[in-house]
Amino acid sequence: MLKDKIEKALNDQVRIEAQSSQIYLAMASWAETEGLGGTAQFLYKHSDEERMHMLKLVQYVNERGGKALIPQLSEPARNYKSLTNLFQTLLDHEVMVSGEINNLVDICLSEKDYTTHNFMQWYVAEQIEEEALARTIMDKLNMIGEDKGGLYLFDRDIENISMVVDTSKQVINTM
Ligand code: OFO
Repeated sequence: MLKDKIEKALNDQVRIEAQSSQIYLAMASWAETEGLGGTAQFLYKHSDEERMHMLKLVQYVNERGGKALIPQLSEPARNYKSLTNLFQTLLDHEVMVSGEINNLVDICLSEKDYTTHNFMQWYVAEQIEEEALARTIMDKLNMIGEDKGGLYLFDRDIENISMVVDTSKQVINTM
């Protein structure tokens, strides 16, 4: 049985993951209407992944005898000034999510809930990967600047960007 404090913290995380999925869906839609098809596909996939993060939490809470709550979400931003602006927003959002996951891990330790602590380790590893990916993308965009040809190639190639995290936790960019 989950302690109330843990159940509440997990439900807060359900809301964060759902909101992340919604934000990335709105980003994908913006990119698609701006003719950035590769970026749109990348973001649609990212949105689906966040929904999967949410579902994992929902099912964990219910399996452990709690009750997962499906929250109301706020409308995400509709427009972005540029691709750089969009991906900086994404990176900032992921850094915020990592902070929330770390807080949840802290609560697990202070409540001595080692099962949930163990469950949360998947999210800790996932955040390392997501932050590294967002930083790699920002580095590329900063290098490209306003160059139209560079942005065209970026949009073409981003669909295939992926990160491999090796056992020593070094992240290798495969774009
Ligand atoms: Fe990218 O946030 Fe989920 O965990």
